[in-house]
Amino acid sequence: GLPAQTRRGALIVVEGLDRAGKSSQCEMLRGFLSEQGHVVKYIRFPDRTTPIGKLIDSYLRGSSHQDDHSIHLLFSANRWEIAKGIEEDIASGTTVIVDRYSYSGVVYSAAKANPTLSLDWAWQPEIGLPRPDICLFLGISPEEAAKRGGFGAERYENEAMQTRVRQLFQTIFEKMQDVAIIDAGKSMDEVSKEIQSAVTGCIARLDTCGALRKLE
Ligand code: NYM
Ligand code: MG
Repeated sequence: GLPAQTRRGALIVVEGLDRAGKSSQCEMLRGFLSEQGHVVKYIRFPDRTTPIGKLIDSYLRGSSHQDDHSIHLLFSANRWEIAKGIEEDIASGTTVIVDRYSYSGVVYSAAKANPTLSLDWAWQPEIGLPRPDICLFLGISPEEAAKRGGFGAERYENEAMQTRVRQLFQTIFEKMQDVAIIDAGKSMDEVSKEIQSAVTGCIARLDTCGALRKLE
């Protein structure tokens, strides 16, 4: 392969339902990749620290209300305001691990069953954002999620939403490329081993797959 300095970083997205263990797995993956000598950055969406992120945070906590379309576009805008930074990091050789991305974006919004907010409509503002080299989907059954402490207090953390979110994730990932579907009901160690092997394969292919692509 090329020397490390001239090789671009990888864009790795971790997706899944609430309680699937995304954040812990991102942390473990970060440790694994750092040990291998990669420069790694971890980011998460929504990024609640920006002005747009603060509006999203207040909506998720239930302190404010928003039209379904409007909040959807804010979630997307929150990705666009960070997108340039991601591209720069990747170009300079940093591997970026992203906890939730456009897939959560479309799935949670479409799960509201608002007649004018389809998956198709929801996808449009995502077009042109950096495209992940790999998306790891951590799947978890409702039973296992319940064992892990059930629902949190935020908006969307209820049975009806989570059921529709699970179905919609399945719908979009079934026909998608560069996705690794991982059974997150297994032990933390088993899950992290599966993630490591999927990511190692992805990074090995990077030399040949050229520049970071865009979502289309
Ligand atoms: N969420 C997350 C969306 O509805 N749209 C999005 O674009 C993104 C990135 O925010 N229940 C939802 C999914 C989660 C909630 O995420 C907060 P987290 O990872 O629990 O902080
Ligand atoms: Mg959550």
